[in-house]
Amino acid sequence: KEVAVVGLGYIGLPTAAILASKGIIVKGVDVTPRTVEAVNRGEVPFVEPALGDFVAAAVANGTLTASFETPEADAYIVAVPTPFNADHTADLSYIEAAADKIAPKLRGNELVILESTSPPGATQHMADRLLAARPDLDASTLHIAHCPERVLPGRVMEELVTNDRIVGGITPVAAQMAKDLYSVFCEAEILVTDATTAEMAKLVENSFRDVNIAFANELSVISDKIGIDVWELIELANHHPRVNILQPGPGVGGHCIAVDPWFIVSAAPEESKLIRQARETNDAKPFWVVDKVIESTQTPGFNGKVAVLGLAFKANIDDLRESPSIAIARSLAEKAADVEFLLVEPHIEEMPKSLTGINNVRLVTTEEGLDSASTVVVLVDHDQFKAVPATALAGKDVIDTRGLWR
Ligand code: SAJ
Repeated sequence: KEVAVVGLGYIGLPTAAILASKGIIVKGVDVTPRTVEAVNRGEVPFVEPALGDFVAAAVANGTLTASFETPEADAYIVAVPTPFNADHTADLSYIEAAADKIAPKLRGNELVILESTSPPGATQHMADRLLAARPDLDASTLHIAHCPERVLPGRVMEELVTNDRIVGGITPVAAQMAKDLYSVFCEAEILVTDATTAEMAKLVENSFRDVNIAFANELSVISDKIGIDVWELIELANHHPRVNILQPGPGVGGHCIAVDPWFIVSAAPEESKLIRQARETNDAKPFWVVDKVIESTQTPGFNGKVAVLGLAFKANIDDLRESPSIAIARSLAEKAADVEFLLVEPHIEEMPKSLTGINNVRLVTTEEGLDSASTVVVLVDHDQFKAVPATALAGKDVIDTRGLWR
């Protein structure tokens, strides 16, 4: 059996590598030269623990290769991006482009799996597009399924094996074929359903988290207004056996939780009031943080410098995509042009592109930031920040969006 994996990104490449490690012949496909070249050298073009060893081994023993061309295969796994448009509808153009390249290679009896996080109906849309391109094929011989991934960046190689998986088929036969393929490496339960339910399950998991983080963020704003400590409040409330409130922060980042709920909203705009409100609440939180910092810069003790701790979208990673910290830093630099913002991010070495060319921001070490600024704003709960001693903060105005130094 040969499997083609279309899209060798954060999900496609780990999936390709783990299948190849089980002896399956995997042909990876990507449009980016850097990615194709790296994989063929046995390397990984991004940071993900343990993935490097899998790719190196699979390339060395010939089970994994990469190319720009979509090959003939027995099964296809499509793991391409699904960004959203300005109006929050999903951009299916990468899925469509992948389908257009797969269609001419079909001979009948293939399995085509969409793994990309998708709005309800996208798998059917892909199926319709494949069949429209190949009217010569007997539709009943083409097996199409949706199998969303739920792995956490940083733990992908482990969670691919240990997470339960949902497979949704356009037909029950397609679902069963997909289940058989994933059981090659997935040791957890593989739950079978239809394609649309599988699409929604993935979106709903991330919306669940978004709605619950919005609740925590709303509590943090309320607590600030009435003068209490939100972390103490949440900790106390969570002693109730049926209460489990998440943690507030400076907003929600990453490329999943801040995106996926919009796919539900755009499928049923009138009916998704709570889901939409949660998105808006979380998206508003960075601006609330900006206002707090600006207020601090207008107090008499302010020395002209603000230390901004953390640019990544969550703790102990280097991933800046969709990070609320970036939006906060940009907005601060613009609103307070006469203030110097000392940005601290221990996991990166260079100023991120999204912040270059702004003259009142500078990348510094934790020590320099804390030594020179009179206002400190914490945006990420990196371990390195947790270890900062209370003495380093004495006399400073601290805006702690993560409850690190209570
Ligand atoms: N956050 C909070 N408060 C919390 C928890 C998280 O403010 O209590 C923030 C984080 O700081 C971060 C954002 O939410 O900015 C998202 O972080 P995360 O760790 O919750 O999730 P991701 O985006 O890294 O990964 C999620 C996971 N989904 C769920 O936990 C339901 C992961 O399992 C999915 O595979 C991934 O999305 C995805 O690809 O969809």
